Amino acid sequence: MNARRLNFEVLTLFPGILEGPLNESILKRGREKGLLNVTLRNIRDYTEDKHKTADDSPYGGGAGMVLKPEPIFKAFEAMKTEHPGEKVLTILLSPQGRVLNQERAEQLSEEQRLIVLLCGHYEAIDERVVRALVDEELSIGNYVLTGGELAALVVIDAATRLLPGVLGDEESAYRDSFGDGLLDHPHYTRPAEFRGMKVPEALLSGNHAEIEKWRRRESLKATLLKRPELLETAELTGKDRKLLEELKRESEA
Ligand code: 4GY
Repeated sequence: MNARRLNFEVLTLFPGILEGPLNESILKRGREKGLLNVTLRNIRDYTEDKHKTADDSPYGGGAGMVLKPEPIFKAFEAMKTEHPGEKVLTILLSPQGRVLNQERAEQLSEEQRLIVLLCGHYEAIDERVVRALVDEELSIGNYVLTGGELAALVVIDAATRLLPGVLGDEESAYRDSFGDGLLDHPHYTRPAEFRGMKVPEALLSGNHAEIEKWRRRESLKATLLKRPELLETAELTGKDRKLLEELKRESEA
């Protein structure tokens, strides 16, 4: 038996941003089932002055505040002390990192080490933290957030849903968009006709082969129409390529 379990430790000034989402739906269930473990550590608890100062103005001047190194180092060291001998992977959520994709999410879902997610806030984090403590910078996209907390949630969520046993159906996480680099096919549920809009006949047929064929074709069609650049790196069979040529001809006609 090798039950997979993901261990995250989030270092943040605002643990409250993460609490709600971690206590709802699939993340909540994953935690209850013992498949996901998330500890929130408040950096402010490691300040030592009476005002609990965690940030300060930047050397050299300019707008915005910079997170001070000391409380972050203290929080990190406390985490290490509580996990003696444990290997850790420390990730800083930052727009300067490599952009998260499904492949990196899959790798993280298989990570054996304790994953420390370091969340900056305000304008920046003191560079000495990055140099001394951070193994990897990771971005969730090319835009700037008020802090790394929402990005940390995205990382936890994307990795957790790939853990066996977290979703109801073992396969469904991989069948979804990007498992093979294609977009998902359309989905329907009851009723078979809603306000004059019908569910495609193939899905009502009960013929498994026909259903799979329809879904593959619709995945290819959605990708061709909405995200054609994904076709360059998708895993395509010879049959897929033939179908794609057919779909292109159809769209030209
Ligand atoms: N984009 N992907 C992101 C972000 C906020 C100041 C450093 C992103 O991951 N994180 O925008 N983070 C900043 C706020 C300190 C992180």
